[in-house]
Amino acid sequence: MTDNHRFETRTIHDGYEDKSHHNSLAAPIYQTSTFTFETAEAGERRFAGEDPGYIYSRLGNPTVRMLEERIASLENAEAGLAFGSGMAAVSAVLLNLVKSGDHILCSEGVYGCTFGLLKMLEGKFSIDHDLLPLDSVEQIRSAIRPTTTVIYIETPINPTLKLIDLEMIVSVAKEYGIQVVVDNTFSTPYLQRPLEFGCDIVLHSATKYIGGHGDVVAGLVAGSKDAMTSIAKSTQKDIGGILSPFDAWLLLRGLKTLPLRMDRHCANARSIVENLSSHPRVKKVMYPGTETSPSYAIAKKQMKYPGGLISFELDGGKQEAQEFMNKLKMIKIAVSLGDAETLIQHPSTMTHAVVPEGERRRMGISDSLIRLSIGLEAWEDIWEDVLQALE
Ligand code: PYR
Repeated sequence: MTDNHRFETRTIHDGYEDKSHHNSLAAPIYQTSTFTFETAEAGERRFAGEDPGYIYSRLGNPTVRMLEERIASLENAEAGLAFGSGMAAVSAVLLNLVKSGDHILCSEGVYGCTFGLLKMLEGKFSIDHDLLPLDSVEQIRSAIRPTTTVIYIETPINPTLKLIDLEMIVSVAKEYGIQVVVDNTFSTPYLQRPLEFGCDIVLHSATKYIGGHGDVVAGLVAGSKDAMTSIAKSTQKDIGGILSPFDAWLLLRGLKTLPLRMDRHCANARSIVENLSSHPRVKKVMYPGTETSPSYAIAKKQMKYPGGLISFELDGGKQEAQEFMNKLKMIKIAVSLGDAETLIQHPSTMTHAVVPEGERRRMGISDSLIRLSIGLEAWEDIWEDVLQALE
């Protein structure tokens, strides 16, 4: 590890040492399910933890380990873990931290499948939750119960792009000994590093900006060595939602250009927001980088740039939103985000369709809300496509 290097350098070098791999510039893909032991006694020693070598790829794989070390470095964490999807990461973390009877305090607004997981934990295991704005110390204090073990937040929140003040959350959570878990998917460690604000665990759908090319589904987690060891030995090992070596390799490759891509995503988003905000058919633009956004001050405090996603409301309802989307020529209609291609989706019928209507309204997801993941194309081409579809 080269921990004295700058972020951009660490995205390229950390976690990989060419000299240990026949001087191969690109990281090798250890495409193997299992690892052989010289003798039966050597196998016994590995299982006993007396010899740190690999055993079986569900328990650890060299290519996956390189990625885990790289994300740990980028999030300024002691250790990292990789999973087969963002939801495998979310479920491994939550199932590791909570038990029946516990209570989770959650941001009022999370990805639809995270909402689904919270409902499953409630229905099957009596793990209760409350979804709240989490925008003041008093509100958080009054929602904390003796059984509250985790505060789980997204910031920016999917898809409303509201921000949660990490410093404020941590200040309350520490008083009560509550773990703070942050889904950092929309920011990436280039824009925001929650552990530096005192949060305990950070996780990602690495499918998005970290992979960056729309060709891999993956999850990443980072935190203290103790927390990662505990997850690795329990919910990761025994539920087994691990990442394949090839997908780890794709992410190692994607990470090398993360800062370059994020700079471009964010610059493009700024240009689109400026134009979109003044269009007469656009009722509201949600972007934490606009000075009128209620999240503007928090964005300044905790993010390098306000990100590459824009949500907005059109005049009209679901029908008008769908008609607008159908008129787009270059922009692709798809869930997911953070790819080179600009993607557009309609949260109330797509990513958040599983959230009951009443809850959706409380989260601020109307039928006219549209989410744009700004890609790496020339911003003028993105805008021209949006503009012709608005006409
Ligand atoms: C999203 O588009 O929000 C997903 O996480 C799939």
